[in-house]
Amino acid sequence: MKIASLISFVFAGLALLLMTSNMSQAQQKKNVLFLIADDLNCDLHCYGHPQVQSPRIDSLAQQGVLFERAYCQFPLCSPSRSSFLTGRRPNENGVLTNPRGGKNVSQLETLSPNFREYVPETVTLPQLFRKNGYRVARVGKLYHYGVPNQIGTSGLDDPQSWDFVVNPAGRDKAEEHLVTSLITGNFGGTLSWLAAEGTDLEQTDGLTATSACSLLESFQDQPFFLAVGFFRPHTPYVAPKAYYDAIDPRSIPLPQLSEDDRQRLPAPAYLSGKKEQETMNDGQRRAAIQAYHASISFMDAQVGRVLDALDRLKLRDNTIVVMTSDHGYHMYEHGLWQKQSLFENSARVPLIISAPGMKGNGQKTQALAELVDLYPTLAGLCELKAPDYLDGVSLQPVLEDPARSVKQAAFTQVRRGNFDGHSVRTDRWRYTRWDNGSKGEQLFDMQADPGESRNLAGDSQHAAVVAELKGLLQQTYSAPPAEPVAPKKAAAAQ
Ligand SMILES: [Ca+2]
Repeated sequence: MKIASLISFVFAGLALLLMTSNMSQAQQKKNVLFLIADDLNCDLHCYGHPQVQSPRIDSLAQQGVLFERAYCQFPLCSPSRSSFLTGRRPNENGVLTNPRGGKNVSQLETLSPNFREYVPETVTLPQLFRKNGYRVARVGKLYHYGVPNQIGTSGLDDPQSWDFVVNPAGRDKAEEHLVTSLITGNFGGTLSWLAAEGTDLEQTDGLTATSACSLLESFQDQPFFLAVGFFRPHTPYVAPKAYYDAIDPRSIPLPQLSEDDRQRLPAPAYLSGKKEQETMNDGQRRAAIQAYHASISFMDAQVGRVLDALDRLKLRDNTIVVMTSDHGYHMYEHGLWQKQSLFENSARVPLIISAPGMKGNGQKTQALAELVDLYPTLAGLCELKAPDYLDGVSLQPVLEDPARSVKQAAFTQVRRGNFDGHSVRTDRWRYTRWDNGSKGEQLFDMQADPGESRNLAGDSQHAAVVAELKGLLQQTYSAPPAEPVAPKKAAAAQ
């Protein structure tokens, strides 16, 4: 063999070796399937709810670790989603409200506040996967969407986060005129519902699952991060009739109210601004709960279709599956409906992480977790270098051993016009301060009083506990909320 031929033979051999090595790295890279429901609380069978049927999420829980005590950082769509997708608390990324919605707002107003106005250089969770050679796609609602008005659009999206997106719009959107609402013509802000004609597949979440299954097929040979955002059980609670028929509204028990609940004190804890929800009768309350639970079962079935595709394509053993929600939700606990409170029902979220090979799979954990922990957890599990400014910590030690914990407290904040409420949840306590305490404090012993019926904040025997928890809040929220650094137009145009 001539020397030139020998050299080219050696180079060809080296190139082949490198290609093979790259291919095996690609094959070994773990995929991520990120499933999120909108406005889903822990009313799931696997979280101990006696009536709600959620067989598909229950089966995912049997294959992963179920977090009994996971909390959002802000119980409202855009602040919560911006927080866990940037890995920063709302104070740090500046998003403390939803954008304005409705028919009379400008396009610009629907795009602000946007975290890119406050922290323009942020590398979001999906963006980190893009930078590391993953195929990254979104179906449905990941960043904020006004529901149902913006279904079928990209909503308040972050184009830098995705290689491509799918925005399904189903029969529920076309049949809004059939929806029963506490306020005629209002389907998103207040309670509204519809037992729909037709099949699961025609609804927006049915189309979302169908698109997710197609994308999984197209991703088979390359590492992927697929984010699937379901729109239910966000109001309007639209689900095919069969899901409604499975629930007898007469069998639904209504939550009992405490004395504080009846007096609605301290006032900021009970602020809803929705009189029509506060004056419902018991029949309407049971109808709303039936509808919400029917929407959960319908969404659960769509989750199941995506998980079936993962199994059918034999991707399960190499895919991390996350199932969660952007925040909790009230179904008349404390006399409240929906979100934006700092009680447990609103701050707490379902969270299941099923990662291949974790020793804790199939178990439940009491370890405290925050949605802001998802970023470092997924980056770590996939061996990607995360930015050093993240506010969360990796939950991987808990996935390996559900008896472990990685943090002593979980934090949630909310805005009330010109002041904020801050809340901290520890192993035993929930402590909440409104406007730094000037508009009220609440302390609940979550072991003795899981329903948060006795406010112990004014009780002198708990002064030391209050001082300690106040210290934790001051530590976490020491800096004022971020100020915008980029003009709104520039951020919105990105
Ligand atoms: Ca939401």
